[in-house]
Amino acid sequence: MRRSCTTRILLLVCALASIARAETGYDAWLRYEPIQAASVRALYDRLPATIVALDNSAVLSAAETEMLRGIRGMLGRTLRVAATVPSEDSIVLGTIASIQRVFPKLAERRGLTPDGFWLDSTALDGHNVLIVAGLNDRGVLYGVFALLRKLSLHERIDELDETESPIAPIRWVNEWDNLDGSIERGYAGRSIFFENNHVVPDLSRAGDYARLLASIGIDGCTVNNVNANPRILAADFLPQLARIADAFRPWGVRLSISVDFASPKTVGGLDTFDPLNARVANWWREKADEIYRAIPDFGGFVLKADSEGRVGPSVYGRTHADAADVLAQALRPHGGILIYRGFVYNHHMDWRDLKNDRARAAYDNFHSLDGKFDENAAVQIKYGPIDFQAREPVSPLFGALEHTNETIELQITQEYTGQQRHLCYLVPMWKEVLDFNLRVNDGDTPVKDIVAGRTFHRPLGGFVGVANVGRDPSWLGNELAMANLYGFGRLAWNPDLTARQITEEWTRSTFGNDANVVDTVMNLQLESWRAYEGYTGPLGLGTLTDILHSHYGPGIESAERNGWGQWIRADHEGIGMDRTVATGTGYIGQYPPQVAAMYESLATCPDNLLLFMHHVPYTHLLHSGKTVIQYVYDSHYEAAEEAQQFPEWWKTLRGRVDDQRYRDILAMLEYQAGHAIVWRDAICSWFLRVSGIPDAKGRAGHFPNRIEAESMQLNGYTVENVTPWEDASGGKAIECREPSKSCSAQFIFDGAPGWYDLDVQYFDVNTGAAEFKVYVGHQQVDYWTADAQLPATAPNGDSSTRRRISGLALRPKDEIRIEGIPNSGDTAAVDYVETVLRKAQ
Ligand code: GCW
Repeated sequence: MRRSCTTRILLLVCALASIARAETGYDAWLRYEPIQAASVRALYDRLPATIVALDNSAVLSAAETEMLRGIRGMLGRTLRVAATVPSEDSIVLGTIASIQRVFPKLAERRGLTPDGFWLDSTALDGHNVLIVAGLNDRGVLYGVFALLRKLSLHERIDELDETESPIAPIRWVNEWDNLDGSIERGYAGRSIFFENNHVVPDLSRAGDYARLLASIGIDGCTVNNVNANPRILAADFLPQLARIADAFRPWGVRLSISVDFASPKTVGGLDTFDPLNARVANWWREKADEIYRAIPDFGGFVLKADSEGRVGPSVYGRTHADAADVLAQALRPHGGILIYRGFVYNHHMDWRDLKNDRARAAYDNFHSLDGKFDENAAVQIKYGPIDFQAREPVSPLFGALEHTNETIELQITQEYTGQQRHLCYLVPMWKEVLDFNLRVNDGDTPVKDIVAGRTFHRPLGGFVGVANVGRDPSWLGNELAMANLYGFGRLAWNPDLTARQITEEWTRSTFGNDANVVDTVMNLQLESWRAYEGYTGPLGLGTLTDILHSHYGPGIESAERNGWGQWIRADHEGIGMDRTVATGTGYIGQYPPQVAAMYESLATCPDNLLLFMHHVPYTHLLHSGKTVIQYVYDSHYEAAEEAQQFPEWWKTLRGRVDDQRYRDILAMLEYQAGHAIVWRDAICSWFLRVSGIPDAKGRAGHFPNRIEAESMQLNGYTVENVTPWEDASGGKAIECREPSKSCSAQFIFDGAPGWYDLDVQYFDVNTGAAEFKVYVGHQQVDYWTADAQLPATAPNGDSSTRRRISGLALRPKDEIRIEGIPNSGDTAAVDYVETVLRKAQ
C-alpha cells in the first residue's frame, strides 16, 4: 500500500516536473503537444492500439518507447505493448528483413539505403497494420520519428506508403567541448559531457541530446574539441568515453573523438609521431583496437593538424594524406572513419604582400593530394574559404577533389553570427551554399551532390555541423537558435528540402499549430540572416567583427595589418580584396572555369560577394545602381530598422506562446534590436570617416535626440576613450572608476512635452555587475543590474547594451540623472542617452 502510494506520488511529481520543464526549451521540437482540435484528433481515430517491436535491440526499444511517448503526449493514449504480432490492428516496428519474415505476403521494398525507412499503412491478414520498417535498426528509429513528426504537423497517416533514405552516410555533429568542461565557441553554458578532466557522472543529458539528434537523422557525434587534449586517448579515459557511447547507443548515434596528432609521443611515450614510422602506425592500430574493445560501434577520429598552432605532418615533412592515412588504416578493420579537417592555413601571413591570401589555403593545401586519401578517410571542408562568416562564397576545394571523400562543415553554434544572442537563422544560407553549382568539368555539380559523394561516385561523404550545445536548459542558450540544429539535421538528411519546409516543420513542432504563431515565427526566422548580414558586414566583407578576440561585436580594423589574413584592404579610396586572376591573388582561378569567369568580371560578379572578390573605389556602382558607400549606409540603416521590428512582431504572440518562452525570447530580441544599432553606428561611422563620403540620406554621423554621456554634467564619472573608437558614440564613454563610490551623470531635457522612450546605452562587462538607477527630477524611474554574460571585460562593441525605459512623460527642463554603482571592475560605463518621442502631449 505504502509502496504504491509512493510510486504514485513519484509518478505525479515526475509528470509535474516534466510539465514544468516542458517550456524551458529542453524538449525542443520533441514536445509532443496534446492535439486538442477534434477534427485533427479524428485523423488518428483508427490508429491501432497495440504496438510490437520485432526485435529487442537497444535501438528498437528506444524506437518503441518513443512511439509510446509521442502517442501518449499528442493523443493521450497509452499504446499496448505486445511481444508478438497480435490478431488485431497493430503498429509493427522492425527491420525490413524481420518484417518480411512475419508478413511474407508483404510486397518487397527495394531501393532503401542504410538508415532509410519505409512507412506503410496496409491491410494484412484482415487487420490494419501500420508498418515502420528500416533497412537497419537505425532506420526504424528514424521512421518512428518521421511518423511522430507527421502527427505533430497534423498530417494524415492512414494512407501511408513512403520510403526515405538519407542522401549521405556521414551526418555528424562536432562538439568543441574541452575536457575541463569549457566549450570553445560555445554560448550555452558548460559541457554536458566533461568536467574537471573527467566525463561527468550523470550522462542523462548526453542521452537526451542523442535523442534530439536521432530525431533529425544525425548518426554521429564527436564529443571533444578539434583542438584536442591528448588525454582523450589515455587508457584511463577510455572507460569514461565508453559511458558516453552507452548513452548514445539507443539512439543510433555513434561516438567519435578528436585526437591530437602527437599522441603517439605524448600519450604513447614513443620518441616520434612521424606518420610514416612503423612504430607510430602500430601505436595507432593498437589504440584503435583498444577503443573498439570498449566501444564496438565507435565512429572514428577527427583530426585538426598543421592548423592554428596544432602540430601536424609538416613536422616530419609529410603530407596531410600521410597523416590521414595512418589513422584511417588503424580504424579501417573496425569500420571506423577518419575525418581530416581541411581548415589549414598560415596564420602568420605577411599582410603587406598583396598576393598573399588566406582564402587560397584550403585548395592550395589539398588539391594536389587528391586521390591520396584512404577510402575510409574524408576531408572536412568549411563551407567558405575563410571561416564561418555571415557571407562567403563556397570553398573552391569542394570542386577540386574528385578522388577523395568530402564532408562539408557548417556551424550551428553562431560564432560569427551573433552567438545565439542575435537571431540568425542559417538554413537559408546553408541552402544557398548546398545548392551552389560549381560546374565542375562544365557539369551540373551542386555542392550538396559533391559532398554526398554522388558527383564523383565516392563511397563516403556527408555533412558535419559544429553544434556546441551546453548545459543551458534550452541546449543552445536560445530557443529560436535550436532551429539551426534542427535545420542542419534535416538538410544533412535531405538537402533538397526547402528552407520554408524545414522552418515550418520546426516551428509547428516547437510552438504548436496556431497560424499566427507559425507565420510570425517563420517570418522572424527567415528574415533574420539577411538582417544580420545587413547590419554587420555587407557586400561579401564578412562579419566585420573583432576577429582577434570575441568574434562578436564590431571591430573592423582587427581584420587588417596582422597575420590572420581576414583582410578587407580598406583605405581612403576603396575597399575589398582583389582576388582576381588578372591583377589579384588568383584565388578566383581555383574555381572551375564557368564560376571563375562569373567572379572575375565586375560585370557578372554578384553584388553580395563584390568586396570578397574585388578591390573597388567607394564610388563604384553596384548592379543595383547604388554606390558601394551608399549601399553600406543603406543596408545598415535598413537592416537595423528591421531588427527593431523583431521584438514588435514577437509581442503579437503574447498569450499564444507559453509565458517562459515568450519572455525569454522577447528579452533576447530586445537585446538584439539594441545591439543592431551598435553595429549600425560603428560600421557607418567608420566608413564615413575612412571614405570621407557623406551618407546621401544624411543619417550616418547624425544622431538627433542623442545626448553623449561625455557632454553631461558628471559627478565622479570620468571621460574615457573606447577602443576601437567606432564602438562608442563619439568614440568615448564615461566610467565610474572609483570602486567605493557611486557616480552620476545628468542633463536637462529640452524636448517638447510628450510620452517618450528613454534609451540608455551602457556597457555591460562581465567582470562584475554594476547597478544603474535613472531619475527624472527626484523620481526614480528605473533600476537595473548589468549582469548579462557578454564576452567583454571593457567598454566596447561587445559590451554596449541598450536599456529602454518606455512610456516616460517628459517635460521641458526635466533633469534626467543616471546613477552608476560600479562593481568589481564593472565601471557602470555609459555611452549616451536617446529620447525618442512616441506621442506628443
Ligand atoms: O573559427 C575558428 C575558431 C576556432 C576554431 C577554429 C577551427 C576550434 O575561431 O575557435 O577552433 O576555427 O575550426 O578549428
